[in-house]
Amino acid sequence: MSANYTLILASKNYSSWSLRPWLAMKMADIPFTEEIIPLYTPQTKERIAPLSPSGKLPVLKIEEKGKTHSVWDSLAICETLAERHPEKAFWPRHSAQRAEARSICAEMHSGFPDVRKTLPMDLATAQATPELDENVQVQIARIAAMWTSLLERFGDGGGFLFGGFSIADCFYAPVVTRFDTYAIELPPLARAYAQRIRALPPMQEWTEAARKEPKRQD
Ligand SMILES: N[C@@H](CCC(=O)N[C@@H](CS)C(=O)NCC(=O)O)C(=O)O
Repeated sequence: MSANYTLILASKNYSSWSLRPWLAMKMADIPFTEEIIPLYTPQTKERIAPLSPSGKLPVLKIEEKGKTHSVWDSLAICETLAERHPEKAFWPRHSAQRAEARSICAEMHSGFPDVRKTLPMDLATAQATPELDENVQVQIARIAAMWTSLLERFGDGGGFLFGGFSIADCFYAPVVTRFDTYAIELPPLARAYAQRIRALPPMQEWTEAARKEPKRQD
């Protein structure tokens, strides 16, 4: 489908939500222009407001046949890309696996609140492991068990959660960076998976850019 895409992102160092569709588009080799609106500045909200009805980023602008429309929310953007580019296998081809992939993405999208709060994304700066209360420990254990189970069942087909790279990996890539930033220990298969994600050329590119961004001033 021929269209011009512009992906509007928040700061690469802090925005886990922005990383998801960016990584999906990079890994699928879909050309796009990117714009970044830094978080935590006095202008952040007023710059996002005209672009995103929810006041949040990421937003994907789609220009085609002389018209432009937007999609906001990382999950909606990934679903839209999958619909528009069926040849790219954004989701696993097998329907039961696709259902499971959608379930774990939804689980990430609406869950793990204590992981988000205790281990906020701060990609460029290694930090000491904070105190992990019981809720955080349970949520980390759930993610590690999820990755391990998926990799045991499908990993041989390419090393990603459903074998080949999919939207599911995009949704857990920010978790990989959080675990790395705060030195969270993982069981062997999950640890190897995290290393594989970090080594992806687009992840290196994102990390490099995150390191160059101005840091949040409290
Ligand atoms: N559920 C949304 C969440 C997006 C979100 O919370 N974005 C943050 C950046 S990480 C944002 O735009 N914050 C700006 C603000 O709240 O002013 C998604 O998946 O895209």
